[in-house]
Amino acid sequence: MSIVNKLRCEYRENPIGIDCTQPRISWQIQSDTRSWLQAAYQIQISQDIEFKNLLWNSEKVLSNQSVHVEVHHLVVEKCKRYYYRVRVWSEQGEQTDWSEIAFWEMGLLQASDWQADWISTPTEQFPLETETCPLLRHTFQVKGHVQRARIYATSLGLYEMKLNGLSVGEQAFTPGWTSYKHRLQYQTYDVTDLLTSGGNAIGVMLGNGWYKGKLTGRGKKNMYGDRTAFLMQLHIQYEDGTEEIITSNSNWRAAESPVLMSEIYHGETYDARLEKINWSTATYEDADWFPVETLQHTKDMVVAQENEPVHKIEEISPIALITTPSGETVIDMGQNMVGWVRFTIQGRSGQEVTLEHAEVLDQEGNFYTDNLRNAKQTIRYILKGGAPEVYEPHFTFQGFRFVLLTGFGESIRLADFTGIVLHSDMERTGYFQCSDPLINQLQHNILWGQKGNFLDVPTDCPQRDERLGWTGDAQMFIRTSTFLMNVATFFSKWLHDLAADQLEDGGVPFVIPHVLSEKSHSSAAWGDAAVICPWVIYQCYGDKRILEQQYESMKAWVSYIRKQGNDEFLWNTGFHFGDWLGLDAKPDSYIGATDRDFIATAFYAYSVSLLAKTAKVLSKEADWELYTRLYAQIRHAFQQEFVTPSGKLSVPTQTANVLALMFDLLDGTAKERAAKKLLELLEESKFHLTTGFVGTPYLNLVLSQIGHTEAAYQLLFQQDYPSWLYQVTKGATTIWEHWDGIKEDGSFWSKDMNSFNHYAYGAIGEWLYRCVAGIDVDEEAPGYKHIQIKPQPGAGLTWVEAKLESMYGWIYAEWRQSSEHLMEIRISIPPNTTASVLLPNAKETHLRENGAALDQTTGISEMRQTETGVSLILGSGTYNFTY
Ligand code: RAM
Repeated sequence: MSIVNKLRCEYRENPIGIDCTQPRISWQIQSDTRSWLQAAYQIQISQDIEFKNLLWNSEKVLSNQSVHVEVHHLVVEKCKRYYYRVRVWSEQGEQTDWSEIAFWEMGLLQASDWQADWISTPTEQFPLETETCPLLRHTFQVKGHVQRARIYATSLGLYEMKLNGLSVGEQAFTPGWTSYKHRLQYQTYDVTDLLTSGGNAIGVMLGNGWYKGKLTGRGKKNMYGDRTAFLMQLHIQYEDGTEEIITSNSNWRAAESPVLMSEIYHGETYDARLEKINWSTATYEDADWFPVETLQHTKDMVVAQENEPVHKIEEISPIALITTPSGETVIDMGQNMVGWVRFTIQGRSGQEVTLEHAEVLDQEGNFYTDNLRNAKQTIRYILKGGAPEVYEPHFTFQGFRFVLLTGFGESIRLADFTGIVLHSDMERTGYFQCSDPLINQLQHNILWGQKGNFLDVPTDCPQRDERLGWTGDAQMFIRTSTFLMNVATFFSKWLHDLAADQLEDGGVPFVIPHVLSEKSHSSAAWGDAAVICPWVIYQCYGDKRILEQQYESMKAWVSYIRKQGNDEFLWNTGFHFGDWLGLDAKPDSYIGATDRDFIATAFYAYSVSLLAKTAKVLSKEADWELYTRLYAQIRHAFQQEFVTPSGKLSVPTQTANVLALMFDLLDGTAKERAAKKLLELLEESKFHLTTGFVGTPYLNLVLSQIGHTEAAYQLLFQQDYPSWLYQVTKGATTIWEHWDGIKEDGSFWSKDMNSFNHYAYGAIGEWLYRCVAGIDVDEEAPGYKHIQIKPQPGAGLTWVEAKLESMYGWIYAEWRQSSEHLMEIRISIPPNTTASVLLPNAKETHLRENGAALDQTTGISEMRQTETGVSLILGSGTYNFTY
């Protein structure tokens, strides 16, 4: 029996408030039949849940597509809900029942749908430089039975909203961080159950956030504007069919809140004595509040929320209460985490407590904050007094493991403190486990690097006065991130901001959203995020639309590079970060030894090769020809410039050889020599890496690609500096920015740039999934429609279990070297996919599946003995191979 389930619209389960007018529908199929392939589907869309009034009926469409099926020919209307259901037919002739019913709901679609005014606090009572977060409130009457109510809201700055005293939604850091001048997201909330008949009240608190707050190492304020403001519309549909719209307007009122200061980097100051009891309820008396001011500010850039919102995802209990050698009281969360601490306290009115946050303790075991630079990460709370008080901050987050407590008195109970982990609420889609506990800890650290740095935008680090959307870091880690969570909408949103912030000549800012100086743009391997990231999303989710949407941006980046200098096929001008933090750097330099022109031209070639492939996918023939030719020209120029006539690479670093091989820039002898050279270099360093940000993500991938997985395993298993496991043995719970963030003697690398939660080197995760476990995409059938499964066991591991939920469903790849003579491999792939599998070192004659010879196994459509093992083509289902 087979069923259709997990219906998704634009990746989301029953989304409300989308503004995409041609939404795409995806589904999964569950089946106990092997080799299940879809032959046809039917989609129905209805206005009512009974499917009496069909708006669209696709009829039976002969197609194997079950992912991103575009809803054509349906003219969607603002605020309307659409129910949909799907049934499918298999190639074997089975017809499923209708799926369960799912829906999506449109939000506001254009600027003219907003009748509301932007409102802000009056500048006379709230001077622009005031740090206090303002409250806004409004009361209104509900005049009948409410059938449905929605709030659409956004702000300049951050907002938190209450309705009749209760929180509206569970999202944090709304409206998220985008390129605010071009794009500002609004959120949609179902508030049907929060309204009551008669008097109602809405209450809002505004924070500076990324819009107006202090950002970057320079502490720049007012990056996007100097006034916070709010925009919202409440649409009430009554049971009698009438509709009423309540809006933000000049009738709202404003007052100061107990939040005296709240800044992303610096923390929050809260005076509980200033709390206004029940301020967001209808009965509250607001005679002493001030009228708000309306603001002339465009609504043209307002768009619906695109990615998963930030939520409180999990809670952590501290593991220890420490008195440090210098006598300070510190709690240890046991995990470097991002979010904040919720605490309970009882005391006298006016008593002040503070919580300072740090990632590490120093050599002596004392609380250490130098690596935070100017970020204060400090919560100050002044008690109301009397009953126990519970506090959580509002518009700030901290990156920390240790919390220094002041003012809490003698008897501190750990149970009064809870770490609240916040990040974009992406679905967890991947797991990796193996026989080695240190590698499992590394995997854990990679995952926590992602949790900590996927808070609405992909950041380099979450703790110091930086926390910016560094393009290079995102490009390096994106593929790994797809193995852990579904990051499709997270990166789509960010890529739209990248395109919005791109310079007119195609240059790409170092960070997105772009908040650094005007000159801070277009470094090789950083700007290439414009091309690499859309390509990865397409590969991993089969999402062609992201290529369509980003195509102009991708082209613009390539044309930017082409215009640099006077050789259009080389990139040898301008500033580049190079192999950032490479260990072969000169003393006191962050920039690794690999020639920067070499890196720039290599990435130029790589981006053009991806752009050519993109043009092909989008059926842009002329462009495809153009970029294919350009790629050949760059490749040729690269060889002329960097390869000697006898085939030696003129840049003799690990990273140079890695890039040339990874991007396939060499031919014949040169290619062979580069592979040989890479191994020689590794031998010279006793299998330790010297690579930085640019080389590291590809190092092990290249070694596997050139048939030297055993060398990659050697690198992986090193425990002394520099290696991935060095930091693990030093107790890391996230990935460090530096291979020697903490040195052997316990001292630190430096003060100014030493993050302990920097995901870039976590890119080793990609190799663990793609090569060690062996789960990979097929470029020609992306989104895991056709899956490559080629596990590569190696010395040091006896078993690996990996799984990944693709758009089609779960993929499992597990191998177990049970004894010298017995290998067990379990593979499972979802319905409507096929897989090419290589069972390493297998001999056809010894191979069994579920105890039987392979010719008795259904689901295998091809089998071939090769030099490296047995190669098979499988249909969906679960297979247990032994040999
Ligand atoms: C540092 C960031 C980031 C890196 C840039 C070049 O400031 O932390 O990781 O991409 O430098």
